Amino acid sequence: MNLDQFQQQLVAYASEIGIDKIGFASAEPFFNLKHRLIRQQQLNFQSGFEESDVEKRTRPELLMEEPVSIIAIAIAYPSKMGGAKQGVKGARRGIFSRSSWGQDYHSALRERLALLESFIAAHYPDARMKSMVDTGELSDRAVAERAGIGWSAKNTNIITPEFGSYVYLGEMITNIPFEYDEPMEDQCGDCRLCIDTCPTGAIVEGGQLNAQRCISFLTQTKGFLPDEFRSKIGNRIYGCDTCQTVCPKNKRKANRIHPEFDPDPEIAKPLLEPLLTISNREFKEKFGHVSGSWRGKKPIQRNAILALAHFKEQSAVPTLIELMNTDPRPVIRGTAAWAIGRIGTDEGRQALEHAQQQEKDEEVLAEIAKGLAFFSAETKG
Ligand code: B12
Repeated sequence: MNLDQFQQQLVAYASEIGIDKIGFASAEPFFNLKHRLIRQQQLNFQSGFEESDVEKRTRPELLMEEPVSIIAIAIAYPSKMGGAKQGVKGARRGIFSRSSWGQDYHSALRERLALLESFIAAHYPDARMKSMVDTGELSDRAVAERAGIGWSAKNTNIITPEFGSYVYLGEMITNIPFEYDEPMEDQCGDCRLCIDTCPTGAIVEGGQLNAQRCISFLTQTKGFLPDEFRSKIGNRIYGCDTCQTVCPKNKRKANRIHPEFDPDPEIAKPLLEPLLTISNREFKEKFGHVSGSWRGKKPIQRNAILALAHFKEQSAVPTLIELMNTDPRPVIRGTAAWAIGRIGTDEGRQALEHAQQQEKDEEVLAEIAKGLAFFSAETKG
């Protein structure tokens, strides 16, 4: 069998094992990306979650000896949730972004890439291969763009004509001279809905994101959320989909293809209040399998507190007071104090005044002061 025929067989096999798109690209250095990454670093527009070594990110030969091609894969994930309960007064709900519904995509893509590796090795015993998903050095998007999986959109996502931007990406560097695919034409045109709708103005210009302002990033930080963003995260407890949900290319892309990514509504859209007191064990049992739990429970709890403040959920005040008075983590005590002020009950005010006398941590004291300031603002107003 010649290489052309094998490549066709590989494409057919990929489809059999649930890979929705596959493309082939050269393993030449990513020069354009290199300049972009340096610029992003200079501007402090990076999240800090990406590999910091720009050389490793843009030169596949530093990751595997004598690379020739890169196989890019994409797997679609759902954008619609069946059977979700609406949050109501007294039982408010938070939301995980769609990329964190169902089984963690890292394992789902890695399993498929491992199957591809075995398939290739069976035909080419001398093949060298190195696979990665998200946590690898390469930019998964730059690879996908080069391999014709989709175009690099204004919201910085890779958009495929078939599944919109609701696709996970992964890749494999190989030493096999596969025939390369052509990159796809940009199809964003004059549209700028993502830029104009982003709640924090994080999309600076088409294709450029200031990750430090992106709500997805902010929901994943562990410290105090800067004041400016507290009322902007709404009920998002992990990730943000706004630049995707407004995108016309995502219309009618329900992508209910892989049952493993079907969300359990009680997990993808959980009740907020029980999250405030969830034990480490319960958190692991309930949320451990979703990608959105990778930063542990603290950021999710902090965001749940902010979401309850967003709803001005008075029934949560006793639990928030308990957290403010007893939680060992300053970020949780302080955020609870701020939320109590924002919700604005008499009980909350008294508790804040009391806590002001007891609290020793400077940052928490500052949050208590902000919480109390909500009441004076109200009196003045
Ligand atoms: Co993220 N994330 N992420 N993420 N993230 C990844 C990008 C990835 C690929 C993970 C995966 O599936 N393996 C997917 C993207 C899938 C797709 O594009 N279809 C992903 C997802 C799903 C998300 C979210 C949708 C999750 C959510 O909350 N719902 C959001 C989307 C927010 C957004 O980007 N609009 C999200 C958020 C984030 C934060 C935490 C904010 C950061 C920063 C995101 C960003 O840079 N836009 C983040 C990171 C760090 C990553 C990670 C680990 C690295 C991305 C990175 O290096 N960014 C990747 C996994 C990986 O690649 N290893 C996942 C730096 C920028 C500069 O590079 O976006 O990778 P890039 O590449 C593009 C640009 O550089 C652009 O083209 C490249 C290809 O499209 N470009 C341009 C290059 N040169 C130039 C020059 C010009 C002039 C222009 C205009 C553009």
